Amino acid sequence: MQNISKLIILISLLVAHSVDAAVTITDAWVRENAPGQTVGAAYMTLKSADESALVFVESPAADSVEIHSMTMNNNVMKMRKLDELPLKAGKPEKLAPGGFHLMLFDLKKPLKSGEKVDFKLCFKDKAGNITHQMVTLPIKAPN
Ligand SMILES: [Cu+2]
Repeated sequence: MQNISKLIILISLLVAHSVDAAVTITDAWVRENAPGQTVGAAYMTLKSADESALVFVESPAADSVEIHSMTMNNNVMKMRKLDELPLKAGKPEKLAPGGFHLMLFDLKKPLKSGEKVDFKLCFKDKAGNITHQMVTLPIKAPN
């Protein structure tokens, strides 16, 4: 009996480790939206130990989620959909207001401060292998 529980602990440590090794997600949050708004935005810092790319995102809170960049051109704000967001080895890539963000389209319900949103993030490594991570992000008002 004792051996079995030791084995279970060992297996769960191994599983936890292989997830850690992929991409670290920190400072992750979803922007609270205004009443009636049907789009939303999520932000986070992604850090990959090895060269990787964020290639796909989905959430039960929205019909679709796109990876966007944002730039200012002659005082005009421009958003562009990216096929993928490249992550350099060991270099944090920051998704933040005014820059890269995840854009949520056709929200199922309003994004209210204090509630949470689940996301599935898919990453592609240099060899082309796809891994995914499930994350739950808090909804906050921008400060
Ligand atoms: Cu956008």
